[in-house]
Amino acid sequence: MTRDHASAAHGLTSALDIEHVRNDFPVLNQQIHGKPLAYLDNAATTQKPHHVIDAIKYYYEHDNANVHRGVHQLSERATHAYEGAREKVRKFINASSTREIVFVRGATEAINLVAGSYGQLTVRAGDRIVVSEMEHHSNIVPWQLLCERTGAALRVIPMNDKGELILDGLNEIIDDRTRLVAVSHVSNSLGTVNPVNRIIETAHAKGVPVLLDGAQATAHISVDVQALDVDFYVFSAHKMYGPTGIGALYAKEKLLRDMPPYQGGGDMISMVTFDKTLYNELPFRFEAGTPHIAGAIGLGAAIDYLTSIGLDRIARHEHELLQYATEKALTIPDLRIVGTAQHKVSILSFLLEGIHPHDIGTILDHQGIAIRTGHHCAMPVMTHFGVAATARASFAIYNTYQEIDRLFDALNEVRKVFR
Ligand code: 7TS
Repeated sequence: MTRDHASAAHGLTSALDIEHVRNDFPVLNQQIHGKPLAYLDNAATTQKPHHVIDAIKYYYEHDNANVHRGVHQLSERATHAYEGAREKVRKFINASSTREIVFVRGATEAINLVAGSYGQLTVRAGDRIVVSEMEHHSNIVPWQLLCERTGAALRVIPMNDKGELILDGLNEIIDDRTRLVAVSHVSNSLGTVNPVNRIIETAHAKGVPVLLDGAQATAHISVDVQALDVDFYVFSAHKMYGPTGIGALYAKEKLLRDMPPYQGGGDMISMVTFDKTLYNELPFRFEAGTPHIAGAIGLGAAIDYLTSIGLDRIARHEHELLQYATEKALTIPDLRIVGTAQHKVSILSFLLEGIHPHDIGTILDHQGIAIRTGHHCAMPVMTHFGVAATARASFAIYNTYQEIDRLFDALNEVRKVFR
């Protein structure tokens, strides 16, 4: 298929007005090394639309004050906006109550919170935490730290060479010493969408709670925590068109109620004396100190933006882009796709035989094309595939067929340079 035919055909079926969407993202409108920017590093972080930038700017220009404390107008407005953002997050993932939504710095902090607090409550020497072979380091290292503190151990759900979890042995991996199963909803290095329903069912049948790392999911897949019956769900705003430094932990209220505070400080208490401190109600007990108010408001605006376009339309567009890119990749004989799961979203990890991914990334950058190269904070995945690094293109709502054409034109240039 030629570039023009592909673009026209795909433009029609995706039912997304890409030019309109691209105009929402001011950063996209620039040249890099004299070429139009093709931003294909969305799994690392997405760009921000006007809606998000403006919401943050408006907050600082009109409403800035500390939350939950002042009786004055500005503090009331800031609190209203901050708590309004919490309600948007609740609705976005269909939690039953805002008491179940804790604002955190991002997926990493959310996992550390659960490991620190829930881990302290439930994990003892000889216990097990189950993770998978395809986790981001954020969903490995906090559990290893917990294991070091407690004498517990990690067990790992393996994956096959397509980058799909092998669940045949899950009933044996999860045993009566398992205290938690923590797996990614979507893999950041492979794009695999994991069969989380089956994992949750198997774990729950044994009375074991499940944490899903949704960092790579929430921009692409609509998430319903009640339908999933998941116990903990974590995500970062910056991977879904929101600002950095903010994200959310969803936890079932019945679990959160018994969990000890993760950090101490202002806002998380109801009464302090030197003899005893009483903690605040949920979710404030887990939000010590002045929170990232503008960040939460930005996350709320990102949710408004995503829902105004519709996750189903976004998913359809990104699926078509991934399919188009995958078809093109398959025509290059010395290109190896890393991660060929049946269910994937938005990520194409690959290798060009004999060429270091960093060289690919550098040459692409000179063409204005931004991709990520490296181990993607998923070193066990690299070990599985026997490589040190991959090149990774990851797609978002504003990406186009032309950008994918440019990616492959540039990859062909790379091949010529190195042959
Ligand atoms: N979990 C997954 C699956 C991720 O992809 C990432 C970040 C994190 C957790 C951590 O998120 P943070 O917002 O707390 O940093 N992933 C990537 C990536 O793939 N490239 O850069 C960051």
